[in-house]
Amino acid sequence: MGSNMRTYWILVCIVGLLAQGIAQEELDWWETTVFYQIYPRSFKDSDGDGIGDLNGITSQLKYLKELGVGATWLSPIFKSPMYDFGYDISDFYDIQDEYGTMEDFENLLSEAKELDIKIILDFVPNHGSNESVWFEEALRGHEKYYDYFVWEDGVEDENGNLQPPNNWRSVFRKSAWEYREEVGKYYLHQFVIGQPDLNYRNPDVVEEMKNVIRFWLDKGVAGFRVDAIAHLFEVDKELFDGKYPDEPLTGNDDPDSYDYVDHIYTKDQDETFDMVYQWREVFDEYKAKDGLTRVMMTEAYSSPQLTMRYFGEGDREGAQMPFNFVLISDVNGKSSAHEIKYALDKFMTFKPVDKLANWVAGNHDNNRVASRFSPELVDGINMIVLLLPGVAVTYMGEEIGMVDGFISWEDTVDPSGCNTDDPINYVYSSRDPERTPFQWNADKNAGFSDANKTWLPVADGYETLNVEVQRNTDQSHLNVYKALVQLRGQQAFRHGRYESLALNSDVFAFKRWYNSENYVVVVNFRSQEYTVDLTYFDNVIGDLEVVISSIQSPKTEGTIVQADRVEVLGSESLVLKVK
Ligand SMILES: *[C@@H]1O[C@H](CO)[C@@H](O)[C@H](O)[C@H]1NC(C)=O
Ligand SMILES: *[C@@H]1O[C@H](CO)[C@@H](O)[C@H](O)[C@H]1NC(C)=O
Ligand SMILES: [Ca+2]
Ligand SMILES: [Ca+2]
Repeated sequence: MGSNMRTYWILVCIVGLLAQGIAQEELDWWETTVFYQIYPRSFKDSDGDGIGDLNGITSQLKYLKELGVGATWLSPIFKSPMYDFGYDISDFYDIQDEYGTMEDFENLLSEAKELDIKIILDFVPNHGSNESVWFEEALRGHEKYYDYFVWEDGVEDENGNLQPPNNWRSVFRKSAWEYREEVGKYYLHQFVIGQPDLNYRNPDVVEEMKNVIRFWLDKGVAGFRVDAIAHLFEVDKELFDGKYPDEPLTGNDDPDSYDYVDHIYTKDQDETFDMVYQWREVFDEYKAKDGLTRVMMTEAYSSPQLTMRYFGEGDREGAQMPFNFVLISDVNGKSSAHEIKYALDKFMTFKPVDKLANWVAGNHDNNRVASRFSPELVDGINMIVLLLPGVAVTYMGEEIGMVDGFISWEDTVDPSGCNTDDPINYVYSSRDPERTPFQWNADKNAGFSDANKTWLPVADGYETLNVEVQRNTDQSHLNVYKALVQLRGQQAFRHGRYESLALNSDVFAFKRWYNSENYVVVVNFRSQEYTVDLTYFDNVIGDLEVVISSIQSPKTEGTIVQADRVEVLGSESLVLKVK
């Protein structure tokens, strides 16, 4: 071989290695893990007061390890009068007494570190609390804190009575303005009265909230889920002669409803995206110091176009995970396989090519998967969430298929339910059903607490639907879930490509492949039985091996089926591998 030829072959090899290196680029911790959302009030009560707490979470970190998840985001644990169960924060730098102490939190962090589980906190930037020092100081006329909030003069009606400044509505119904005699003005609250909006046009607020982020990052948290981000900024009133303008009417005839007006001045303002990029800069200051990526997950129920702006713009980076809510907002148990495919493709279609998708089917604000889809579809939805390309997020309890609890009007505590003032229809608004205590075992209060009364009643059926029972049953949601988390480690799911098909109106399927590794996931959304032909997918032919099957499936691991005629029972879901 001449020296030119040798150089040529060395180059070919290097290029080959590089190409492989690029395709198999080292993934960062957050790109391969599963994020598990804990609603602390309902996870585990360590001291018998009927309310979940930090020591309860610490005592069960080993359960997260058992699941195979590597990160958990905790709904708010900060000081709060609890008008919105912790999303109304009166001290962003301290822990709520009923959840524990700062020492308890530090202990939780160090135990989690031992187990290699990252802790993500909930950052609630849009509002504080009407019972915070900041707000109390504002009412006392302390100028610095007065400017932390959004104030406006009322207007007099024809009878000389003072009325709110304009028609803005609260997400929790009625006016978004509340009068305070102390200052003779109204303050803005896009959420409950106890949640005064912070004024992001004040640089002091911007700096204060960055300090909140720094405070918890300094303690060792690995990032934040950012609450209600779309509501951060209101329109600049200087553009409207110094008065916040009315929002246009939508035609909805219930004047108390949030949907009464179109939120063009109170949602999705351009400045909101810039603030997210500024927070990312703070996160990256920390990464520059120790190399660990801090992650941001943003909560916005917005159009795909707006959702993608949270990823970043131009040379500015934003959230790694703008939540993809299609499985919550766009589809349910009535959706056809075509509608499922259409919804799942949406995020993939709009997202920047160099960013990862993320999948989430449940959270503390939405009915449980077993109730929104059906109990039979729990495994199928978990297959979709865990095996589609991108990051997976699981709300606590979805791994065992918990169902919505029934909460009577008397027991209802969620402001979203209570504010309906409607003892019959509150069920459609209340978020209590998906917040009932976690079901550990068949003991008193499902093993959640020793108390005689828990803050919300435990859902019916916990005697048989709980972790302990499912741990000891081969065919259980829990065991399917654990197997799926393990399977995510395969190249096809880490690095592989994706293609999906609605095989008919009821059966949805997708393929994940990498080099010669080929998997097909089949989910039957209905109770009707089908024989489906999976050879519509390229390179899916001959023998397929069952890798994981839903609990009602008679097909055990290792069963061989023929690609061109796979019998799929009603509500059956399967993960198949091409032999
Ligand atoms: C704070 O707001 C809540 C309503 O969300 C109200 O019940 C409470 O009285 C308010 N507290 C103060 C001190 O104004
Ligand atoms: C629960 O109720 C029983 C019976 O009324 C009582 O003996 C017990 O002390 C109560 N436990 C707690 C933790 O309050
Ligand atoms: Ca407790
Ligand atoms: Ca706001």
